[in-house]
Amino acid sequence: MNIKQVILRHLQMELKSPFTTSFGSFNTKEFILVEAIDENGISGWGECVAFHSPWYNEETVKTCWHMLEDFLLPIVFQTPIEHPDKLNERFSFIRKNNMAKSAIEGAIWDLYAKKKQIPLSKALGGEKKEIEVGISIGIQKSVDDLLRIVEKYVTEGYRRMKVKIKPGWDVEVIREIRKHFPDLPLMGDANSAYSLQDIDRLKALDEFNLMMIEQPLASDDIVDHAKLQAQLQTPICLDESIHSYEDARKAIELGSCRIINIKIGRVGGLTEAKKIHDLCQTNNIPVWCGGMLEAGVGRAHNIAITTLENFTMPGDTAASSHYWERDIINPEVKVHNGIIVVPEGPGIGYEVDRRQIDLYTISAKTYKA
Ligand code: OSB
Ligand code: MG
Repeated sequence: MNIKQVILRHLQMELKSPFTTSFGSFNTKEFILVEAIDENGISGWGECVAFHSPWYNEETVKTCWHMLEDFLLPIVFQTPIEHPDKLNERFSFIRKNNMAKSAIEGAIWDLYAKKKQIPLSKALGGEKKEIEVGISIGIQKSVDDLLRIVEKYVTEGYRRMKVKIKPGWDVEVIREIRKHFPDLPLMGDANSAYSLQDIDRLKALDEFNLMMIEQPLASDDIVDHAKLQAQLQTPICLDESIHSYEDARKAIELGSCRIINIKIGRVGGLTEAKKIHDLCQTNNIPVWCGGMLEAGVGRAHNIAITTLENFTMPGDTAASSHYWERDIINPEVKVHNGIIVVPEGPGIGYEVDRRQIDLYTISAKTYKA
């Protein structure tokens, strides 16, 4: 593949309802959309999952734009790309900045699959025709509000509920949910809101038969998570702590988790995501695909990776309409009874809606080889 041109667009989209985690709340999503164009004028699309501010990880829209413009795109333009799984190595002399790397890598994977006239899922080695999904519910104003929302998504058929937890919004909240939904596949995500000093509070969650607790401790920790896992019955799932195959290998070896949430952007792209998937499969660690409140392009990439075999647990890839009045792809991602039918068209399998993209674009810049 010869990448001749890349267009970076800075988009801003309003979320239908604010999303609140243990870090705070946001209503709008800003992100970079990457369009990579080859010598035949075929476009591949990638979405950068970094947020406007560095609360989830250290990357932001601006740091990613800088990395793409000044480092990653020049490397992409340098020489033809044999296969998208070679980019990981080409980018490896640049430390971290995984979300920036993943955004351009994802666009080139889409382009590759489009040129081959195969679905991205197939290009990645995925075979599922349908995937099961769950939904992630932010912290609410009251437990009654939360119960109403859980009820709504149960009725819609989502396969598992994830609720955000933090000290003071945890044991009692989960107890209430369990009282009303005794058999619901349920989990909590703490986004690092706890430390080992909270061990009694975390142990108290063991009585509720949660599928897992996601990232209870610090985002840069795998040692304390191992200590915690040894004392918890509930499986720990790591999100923020896993940036690479090597991180996953070490966490598994230490016993820091029994499940891993794979986010393509967090681990630096689809190639690394696949490697982590394979490692986890060998070690009997189930994985599922996390979400970063993606618009349609990122959502489509999540669907594609979830078709790999060891994505055995429902991910956070909810329907487009859960987040957006109008998504940037056609058709938008639809969920029926907790199932997404994997698209069969080439590449990401959804048409990008250029008119809609233009409406959401704050600024754009074209880079040429
Ligand atoms: O921790 O998984 C997380 C959203 C933004 C940043 C981090 C997380 C989340 C979610 C929602 O839980 C996932 C989604 O619906 O896309
Ligand atoms: Mg999480």
